[in-house]
Amino acid sequence: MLNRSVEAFKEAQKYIPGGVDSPVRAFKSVGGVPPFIDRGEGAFLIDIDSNRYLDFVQSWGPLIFGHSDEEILNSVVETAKKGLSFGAPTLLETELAKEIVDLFESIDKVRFVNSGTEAVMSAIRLARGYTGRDDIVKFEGCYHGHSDSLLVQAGSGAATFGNPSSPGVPADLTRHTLLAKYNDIESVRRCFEQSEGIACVILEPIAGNMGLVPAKEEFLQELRRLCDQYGALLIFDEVMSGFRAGLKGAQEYTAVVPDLVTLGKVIGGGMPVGAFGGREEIMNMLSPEGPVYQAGTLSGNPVAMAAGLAAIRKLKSDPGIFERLEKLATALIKGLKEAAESASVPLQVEVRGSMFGFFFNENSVENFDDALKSDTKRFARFHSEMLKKGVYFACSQFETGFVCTPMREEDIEDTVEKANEVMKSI
Ligand code: HOZ
Repeated sequence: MLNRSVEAFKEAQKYIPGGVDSPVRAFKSVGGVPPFIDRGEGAFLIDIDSNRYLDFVQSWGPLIFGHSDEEILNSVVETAKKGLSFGAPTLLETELAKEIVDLFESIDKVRFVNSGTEAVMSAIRLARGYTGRDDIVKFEGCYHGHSDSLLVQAGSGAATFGNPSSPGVPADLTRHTLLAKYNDIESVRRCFEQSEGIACVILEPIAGNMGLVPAKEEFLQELRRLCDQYGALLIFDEVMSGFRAGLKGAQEYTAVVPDLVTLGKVIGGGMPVGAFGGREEIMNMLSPEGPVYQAGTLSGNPVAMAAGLAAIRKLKSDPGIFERLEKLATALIKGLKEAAESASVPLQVEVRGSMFGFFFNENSVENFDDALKSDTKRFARFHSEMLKKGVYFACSQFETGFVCTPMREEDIEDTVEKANEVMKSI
């Protein structure tokens, strides 16, 4: 029963466009009403009708330790008691910066912002300032937030709603954005041949916003070579995969080292945070050291830094954590695959650390075109039926799922059992 959520959604729509503050949450692509959440407890969400769901969204990634983790909450509360924001330097910023620099080989210096969108927007400006060039290359299906020049053939919510770009984005602002096909190096080569000057190539090295689609190692190697040949920067957008695919993000899976990295989600432990970092000579182009301007009143605010520090330190202190999380995610997708097979439903599955994805698709998915061939109607039916049984998956075929540390093997077994029933009915 979602009676109170139905009422809450109607009321919200009177005052908030679509009743939500981020489009995908409105459940438009899966139908029905989004449960309004009252609280989270570890691996579970509880809605305002008191329904309890095993949560495979975990705030779209940040909550690797689940909801209301005690240590993270304590650090937030203790820090908040000393003040919420100062707009002045604090020790916490340097502490979190050190942790990130220590883990990411490609990062000598890092700057904190408030969201992944802001991180990417700033990294692109820095790349343009550093190279003195205007053009950028992005990939179909990779989502880098909703800033103007990146909202072209984006995945995630934009793919869900079939709005590859958006009204309100002037053509002049996207004319410097060249599009290439994920995992297809020839399409990138063409961009370099056509452009008068490419500042950077940006990609999610483990794409999570067209569903979960990892880049192939040879493709990344070739990208690195092309960037070096043409003097362009390579940017890894690890807002989603950072501290989720592994402690070092995509660097756990590839030998390719990017020039800049963007981060978010887990580094805020559930608070709004983004960051971008890279080689010292590039980062020193940022104001006040250099001429590239970037700023923010709430950037590096102490409460978010404290939450992020608590999360990263917890991750670092538990060497077996990603192995355990990957085991859970693998058990889940193996179970889903078997359930699908026994119901003759075609399903493609993928895991990277604590991230997992599944496509209702006949063929393997290597790029956005492949992802778009998925049966989104079947996904919608699967999603609704699983929700009724108390399992909360991301409400779009083009999003990634996440496991968290409070999840137990029994929770996964229970989910697979439910999926077995549902697959037969969709
Ligand atoms: N499409 C976003 C995650 N990839 C959704 C975020 C949200 O709605 O909170």
